[in-house]
Amino acid sequence: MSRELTVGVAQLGPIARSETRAEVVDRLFTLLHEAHDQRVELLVYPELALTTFFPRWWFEDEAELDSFYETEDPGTPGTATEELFKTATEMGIGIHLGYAELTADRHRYNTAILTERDGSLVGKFRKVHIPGHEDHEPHRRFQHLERRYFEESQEGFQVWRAFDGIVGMAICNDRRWPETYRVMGLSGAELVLIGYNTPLHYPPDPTQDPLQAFHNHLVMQSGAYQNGMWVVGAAKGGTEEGCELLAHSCIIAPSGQIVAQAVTNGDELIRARIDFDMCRNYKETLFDFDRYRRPEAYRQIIERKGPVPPP
Ligand code: CDV
Repeated sequence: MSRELTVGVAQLGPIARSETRAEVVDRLFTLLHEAHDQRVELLVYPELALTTFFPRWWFEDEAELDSFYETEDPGTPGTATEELFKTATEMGIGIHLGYAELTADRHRYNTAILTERDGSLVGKFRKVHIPGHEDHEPHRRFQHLERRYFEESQEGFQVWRAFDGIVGMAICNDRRWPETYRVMGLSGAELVLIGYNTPLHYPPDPTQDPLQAFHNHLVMQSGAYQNGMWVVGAAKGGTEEGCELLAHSCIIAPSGQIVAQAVTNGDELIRARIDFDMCRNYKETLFDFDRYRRPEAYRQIIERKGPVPPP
C-alpha cells in the first residue's frame, strides 16, 4: 500500500497588531478553501498564526499581554477557530496551527496543535528552544522578548503515528538545532512540521541579515537529509508592524531537495505530494542509524550544555 499524502503550507503575510482573531481566521479560511481545491490532506499554518508576532514589544499591562494568548485549544467549542477546524474536518483536511498558549495555571508556551483528517487530536507541541531576551532592551529597533513571554517546554520532542506516517513538530528556532531532527529521527520521524516567524534583521549580529533565507533552508534541508525525513517549513512573512519577516516557506524531501517553495511574502498556498516510503531510501542506507551511528562517541551531546574547550 502506498503511503502518500498531499501536504499544503499556508504561508501567511503580516498580521497587524490591530487585526482581530476573526479577521485572521478569515484569511486562514481562504487558504483552507484553496487547499481543499488542490486536494490537500494536511495543511500547515505558521508559528503564532492567530496574532501579530507580539514578542517584539515590551508589555507592562498583563491583561494586554494575555490578549495575544489562547486559553483553550484551537478548534474547541467557543473559540475563534472552532468553525475553521470543523470545516477542515468536513473537507477531510488535517490542520497544524501555531498559537500562544496560556494554561489554566498561567503558564505560557509557544505551541502548535495537530489534528487528523477526521478532526481528532494528534498532539500538541510546545517550543523547546526559546530565543531572544528576557529584559527590556528599548534601544533595539524591535525587541525579541520570547524568553520573557514563553517558558521552555519540559516535554521535549515527540512523534506520533498519523497520516499513515510518523509525524513530529518543531517551532521556529528549534529548526536551527540539529538535535531537534535527530531526536525525532531516533523515534522514526518521517515528516516534521515547522512554523516560523524570522525577522530579516538580527540585532545581536546584523552580518547574518543577508543570510536569513540561506540559513533557513540550510538547516531544514540538512535536517531532512541527515535523518531521511520530509520537512515542512511554514512562514509568516512580509513587513509586519515595521519588522521585515522572512518568507521562503518550503517542503523538503528526505533527499534534502526542496520540492515546493513560496514565491511571495504574503498569504500563499504551496503544496506537494509526499511519499513517506521515500524516507527508507536514506533511513535504510547512508543513514541506517542502527548500523552506523556511534552513540558512545557522542557522549558530550547529552553530558554538556555549553562547550568546554581544552585547557
Ligand atoms: N520566532 C523565532 O524563534 N525566531 C528566531 C529568531 C529570533 C532568530 C528564529 O530562529 O528564526
